[in-house]
Amino acid sequence: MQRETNILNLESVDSTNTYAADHFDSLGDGVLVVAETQTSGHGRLGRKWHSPRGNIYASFVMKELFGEPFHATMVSSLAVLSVLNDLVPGHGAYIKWPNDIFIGDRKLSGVLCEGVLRAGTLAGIICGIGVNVNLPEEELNRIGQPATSLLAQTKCKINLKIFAEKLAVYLNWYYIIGINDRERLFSLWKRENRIIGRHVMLQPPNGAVYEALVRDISEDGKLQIEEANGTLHEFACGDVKLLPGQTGA
Ligand code: BT5
Repeated sequence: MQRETNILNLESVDSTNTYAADHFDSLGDGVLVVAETQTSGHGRLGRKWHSPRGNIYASFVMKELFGEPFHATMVSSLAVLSVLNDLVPGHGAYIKWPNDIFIGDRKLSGVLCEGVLRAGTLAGIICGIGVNVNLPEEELNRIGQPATSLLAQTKCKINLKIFAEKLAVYLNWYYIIGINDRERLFSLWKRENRIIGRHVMLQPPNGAVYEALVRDISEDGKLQIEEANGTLHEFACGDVKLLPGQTGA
């Protein structure tokens, strides 16, 4: 199956995810909405996404539903990594479960996939992707959490148009893989994670805090952890911090 890559370029919006959700019915399947800046970019749980000019803010429209909602996050993260492989040799980026891309212990990119409902049923998924591309150090310091950009890593500016074009191609690529072969999508995604066998601090949305060993990630994207007393838990989402210097047996 072939898809035509389709990008809708906007200058400034509140949030590309909000724009794509509001225009969902008129946007085609596989369209990528890209904005130069966002006035109200958001992350999970209503958190703010710092969105000055110089970065990628994009939302991918998925109308064909397959697998679990988490498969949309897998499509998005793999697409970002593939663009990095093309444009930034030796970037060292990896997926940090569930929705981040990190370099070292700094966040480079975040993904936020949101469902679109029609008549009470899921009609599609909007995959929001933010990548810090040409963000200078001064701006990174304003984020409040350790963050990095490709400019900070390489001292080279990247052409955002080329980045967005490649992102649209790879998103469609992994979307098609997901539709045709979910297991392959999962195994491609899983191997880019560096969390299995690591000790982590995990905070699920219910406010609890666990220090535990990551045993595995299930095919629908759930993190499986084991506490020191042997208790096992499984979580679909949460915030994870890799604890330094410890690996599991
Ligand atoms: C995410 O949320 O990481 C998902 C971010 C998705 C942003 C894209 S941009 C295009 C589309 N339109 C939107 O409105 N959203 C999507 P979460 O895991 O909740 O992380 C949010 C946290 O990341 C914040 O609380 C900050 O600590 C940090 N953060 C904010 N802006 C950042 C940035 N530019 N770079 C790195 N970290 C940032």
